[in-house]
Amino acid sequence: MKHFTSVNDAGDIDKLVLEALIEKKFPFANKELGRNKTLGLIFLNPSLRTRLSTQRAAQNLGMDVIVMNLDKEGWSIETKDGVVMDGAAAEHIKEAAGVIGQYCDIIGVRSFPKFQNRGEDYSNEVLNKFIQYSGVPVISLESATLHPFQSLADLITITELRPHPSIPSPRGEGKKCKVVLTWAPHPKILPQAVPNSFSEWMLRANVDFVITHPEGYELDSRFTSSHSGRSGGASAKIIYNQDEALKGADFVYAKNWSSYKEYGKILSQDKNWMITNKKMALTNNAKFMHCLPVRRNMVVADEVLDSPVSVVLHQAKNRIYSAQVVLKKILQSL
Ligand code: AN0
Ligand code: CP
Repeated sequence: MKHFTSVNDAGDIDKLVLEALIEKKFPFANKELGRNKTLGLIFLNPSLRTRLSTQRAAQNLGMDVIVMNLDKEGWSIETKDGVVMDGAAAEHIKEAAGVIGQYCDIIGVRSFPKFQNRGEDYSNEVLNKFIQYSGVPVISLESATLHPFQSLADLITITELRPHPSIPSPRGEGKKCKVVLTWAPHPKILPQAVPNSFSEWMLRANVDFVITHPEGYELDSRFTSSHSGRSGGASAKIIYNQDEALKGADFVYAKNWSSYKEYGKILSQDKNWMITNKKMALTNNAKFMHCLPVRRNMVVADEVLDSPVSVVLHQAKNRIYSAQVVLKKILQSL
C-alpha cells in the first residue's frame, strides 16, 4: 500500500478487517516494524480521536510521531499555483509539503471543506498536493470528501458486533445484516465526508445498506453507487421516510451532513429525525453508531447514547486498529 485516501486503496476489505482484528489481538506484535520511522500528523482542523488514535497506532508499531496544527502553528499557506504571493500567505504548499516530507516517512493530513465552492472542495486540493509534493506516502485523516480511517473502524465494529457472526463477511453466505445510515439534525454546517465514506465502504461490504435523509440531502452519487468490488454496479437504497428505513435494522449509524445539492446549506433542522428510544424500537435491536463528536439531544437522545445499544466507544477504540493495519501495510512497502 502506498497512499490511503479512500476504499480504493484498501484492496480486499474483508482481508483488511481480518488483519486489523489481528492487530487488535496482538497490538505490539510488530513493534520493530516502525523503528526509526517517523509519522507526521498535519492538522488543518480540530481533532480528538483521529489525532490520538493514529498516534497510538503508530506507537504500537514502534514509530515516532510528530504532530502539527498547521492552521494555527504554521505559516499561512497558499495552495493555488502561479499566484503572486503578495497577500496573507507566507508559504506555498509545494514547499510546505516538500519540507514535511524531508522530516517524515509517512504523512497524515486532515483538511476539511471550506464550503465556498463545491468543485474546489471536492477536488481535495490540500490532500492531493501533499501527495504530489511531499514525496512520501500520504494517509487521509479526513479530507473534504472522505474519512477512510473512520469507515474502516466502522466496518471492523460491524464485523465484530453483527448478529449473524461468522468469519468476517463470507461472500454471499448466510443472512446479511442491515445497516442504516441516517441523517440527523445539527446546528452547524458539517461536511459530507463521513457519510460519503461510510457509503462507499458499506457498498463493498457484505451488508444490506440503506440511507435515509430528508429530500435535498442526497449525497454525491459517486459514493452511493459502486462500480467495483463485491457490489459491482449496486447502489445504496435511499428511503426518505426514516421510520420505514429503520425497520429491521441491525445497525443505525447517525450523522449530520449539510446539503450536497444546495452545497453547504442546512435545509432542515427537523427534530423528528433525532434518534430516540422510540426510533430504536423500530429496529431489530440495533446497535447505535456515530463517529463522534456528537451533539447530545440534537443528533441522538441521551437515553440512546447512554444505553447499552450505543457502541460509539467501541468504534472509537477501533480507530486505533484501522490506523494500525494501514500504517503496517505502508511500512511493509517502504
Ligand atoms: C466533523 C464532520 O462532520 O466531518 C468530523 C467528524 C469526524 N464533525 C464536526 O465538525 C462536528
Ligand atoms: N471521528 C473523528 O474523526 O473524530 P475527531 O474529529 O475527533 O478526530
